[in-house]
Amino acid sequence: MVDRREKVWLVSVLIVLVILLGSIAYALRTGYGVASEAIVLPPEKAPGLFQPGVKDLGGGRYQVDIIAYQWGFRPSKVELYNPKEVVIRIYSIDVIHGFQIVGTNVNAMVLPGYITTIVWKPHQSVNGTMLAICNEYCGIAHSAMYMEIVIRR
Ligand SMILES: [Cu+2]
Repeated sequence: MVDRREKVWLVSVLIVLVILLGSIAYALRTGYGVASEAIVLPPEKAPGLFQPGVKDLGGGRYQVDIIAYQWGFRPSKVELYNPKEVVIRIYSIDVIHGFQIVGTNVNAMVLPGYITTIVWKPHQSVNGTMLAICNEYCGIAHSAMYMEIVIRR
C-alpha cells in the first residue's frame, strides 16, 4: 500500500521529469542554442581578415575592431566624435577574455576563434574617457588589461 504523501511526491517528480525531458527534446528539435552574435574566424585566417582600428561609418556610427590578447587590447585607446551607435567587434588571439565598458551595460565574453559583436548606443550624457576592462581572468597580468574609449561631444 502506497501512502498518499508518497503518491504526491511520485507524481511531482514525474511532472518535473516530463517538463525537463520535454524541454530538452524541444531544444534539440528546434536547434535552440546559446544566444550569440559570435562569428567564427579560425586563428590562422585572423591576421589577414581582422584588422584592429576604428572605422567611421558616417552619421555618428562607428565600427571599432579590437584584438584582445594577454594582457591588453589593441588599439589601447580609441577616440569617437559624438557617437550614436558603436559596433564593437572583438577577437581574442590567445585565451578567453572579457570586455566590459565600466559604468555601461556593455559586457561580453571573448572566445578565441570567434568575433564577438556588441552594438553600443552611448547615451548623450556619456562624455570623456571611458574605461574598458577584461573581466575574465586570463593570466598573471589580467588586472592590468584595459583600454580607453574617449568620447567627445
Ligand atoms: Cu583578463
